Amino acid sequence: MITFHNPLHQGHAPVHEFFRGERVPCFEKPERVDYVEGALRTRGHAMVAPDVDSSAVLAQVHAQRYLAFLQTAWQRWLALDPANASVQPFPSVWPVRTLRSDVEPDNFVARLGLYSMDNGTPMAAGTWAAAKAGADAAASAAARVALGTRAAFCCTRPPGHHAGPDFMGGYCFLNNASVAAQTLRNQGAQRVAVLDVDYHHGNGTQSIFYDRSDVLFISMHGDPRTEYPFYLGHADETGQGAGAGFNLNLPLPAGTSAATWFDALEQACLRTAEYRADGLVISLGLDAFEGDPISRFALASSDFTRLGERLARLSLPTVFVLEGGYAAAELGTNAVNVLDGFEQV
Ligand code: SP5
Ligand code: ZN
Repeated sequence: MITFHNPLHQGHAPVHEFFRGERVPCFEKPERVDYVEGALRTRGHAMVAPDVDSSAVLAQVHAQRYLAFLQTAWQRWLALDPANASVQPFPSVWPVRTLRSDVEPDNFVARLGLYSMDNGTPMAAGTWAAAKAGADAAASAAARVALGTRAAFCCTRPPGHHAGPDFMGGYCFLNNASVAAQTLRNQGAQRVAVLDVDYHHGNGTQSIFYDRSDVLFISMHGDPRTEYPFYLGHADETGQGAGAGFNLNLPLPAGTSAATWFDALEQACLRTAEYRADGLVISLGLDAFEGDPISRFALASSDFTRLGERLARLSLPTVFVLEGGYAAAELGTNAVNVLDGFEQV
């Protein structure tokens, strides 16, 4: 399957995140994509550089002031103190209920809080360049599919599905799957389905399309009562306004078996077919894997082949976008199993 890689992903290499107050090494690390690229090469998939500038599409799915903030965030961080070059910025204050988010504060850390849903999304010097190149790869993959290629894979990090219209979070900055879906729409698809199989609910993608009927969002994920992102992803979130009925959440308890997970996948596929989508975007997180260090589903590597086979039977032009998955050494096998399973059908 033709793969658009991200030539700049290694510039996004923060060192630590927080877990229960302690600094721990980042789970979302450059080796993840190195492993996927290695497996793509070994198994004969073509890898090409992005060839589409996503700027115009980014402006359709993200707020302009958020994009402007992200683009200049590292310079503003360094302007506070040149020694910050080796320090990761983290937000420490957020505009929760009753506080104002319409006025952008001048203070950098306050602004970081305005544009963040958590303190779990560290930045580094190359974060903007890496995120932008990843969005370009997503737009490129979608553009290729819009031209008639059956399927394409966007192999990128940082991931995207937690990034909302105007905020980062969950290791995500720009919503690559939304960029892919919007690109398909711009290039002629009437109805696009986004199916998110990452362990974590795709809150960002849901929010971006929540009031739209031209993009159906479906997510299968760990129940937010116990799993990140906690504050979105319940079954009663079904869309609003014109989007009412075009959002489907399938939360599953932590510990769910592969058999039950595939039952949910069947529901997701039936809804996609009923919607009569003419384009499909898969938010391809591999953290439903039994060996994932931060997640609690139980898919085996062979189950990812089965996932690819089932998705192929939808017979839709399909864009795969890499999301999470933290068992780095197995990530290549699991991701390419999906693509090979898809292509075998
Ligand atoms: C794209 C994606 O998969 N984002 C996931 C973000 C999860 N952020 C919360 C991480 C919590 C880490 N918990 C560590 C448990 C170690 N035993
Ligand atoms: Zn995830």
